[in-house]
Amino acid sequence: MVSRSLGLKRPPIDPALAGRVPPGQHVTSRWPVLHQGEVPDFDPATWDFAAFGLVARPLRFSWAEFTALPRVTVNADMHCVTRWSKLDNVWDGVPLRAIINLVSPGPLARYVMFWCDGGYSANLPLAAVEADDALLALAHNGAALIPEHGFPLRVVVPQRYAWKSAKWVRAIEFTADDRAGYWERYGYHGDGDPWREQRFAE
Ligand SMILES: Nc1nc2c(c(=O)[nH]1)N[C@H]1C(S)=C(S)[C@@H](COP(=O)(O)O)O[C@H]1N2
Ligand SMILES: [Mo]
Repeated sequence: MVSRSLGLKRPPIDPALAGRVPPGQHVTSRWPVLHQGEVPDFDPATWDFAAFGLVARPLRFSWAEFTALPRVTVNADMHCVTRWSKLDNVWDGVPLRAIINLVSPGPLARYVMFWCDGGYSANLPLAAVEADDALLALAHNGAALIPEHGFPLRVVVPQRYAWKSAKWVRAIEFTADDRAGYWERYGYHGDGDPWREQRFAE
């Protein structure tokens, strides 16, 4: 039986964690490094973060300006579509809602695209990045991100699969239409809610 072979492969999920682990996921205590391509270089003199598209006030932050923005701390679980979940991550960074409020998206803006160094991109509905726990993270568990995990800056949207949490992010674009990012062009889901197992687009 399929269920028996699956049962042998993975230890049963601790019942205390069952409500925190989405369907089809297993918990890992390691923190895997997962990305396409090379880890990009960082130069604080040329780095910037842009917020543009269908907004009233497009903005560009230098490294000094970005790191002066007010921060939040978020405790969140991370769910990769390849089925590992890493629980209890403490992220520090700038709430995405703070950026959204500063640029003021127009009424037609309903989606966002994150653009990254190295060519990666990821799209989401605007509503998903307006969540209380969505942020642009500079630190994890009290230490600055290491390059492999997105230093200097990564997206963290805990309520969506982790491919949406784009590392080495440089821009957020606000759009009227849903456009496909890197994995979404290969058929991955536009929204990607792990609780609804939105792995692939229909
Ligand atoms: N720039 C960039 N960000 C990325 C990826 C990538 O390939 N490039 N992979 C995504 C995927 S599939 C996952 S699971 C997480 C993994 O983050 P981690 O390597 O810090 O665990 O990063 C996401 N962010
Ligand atoms: Mo992933």
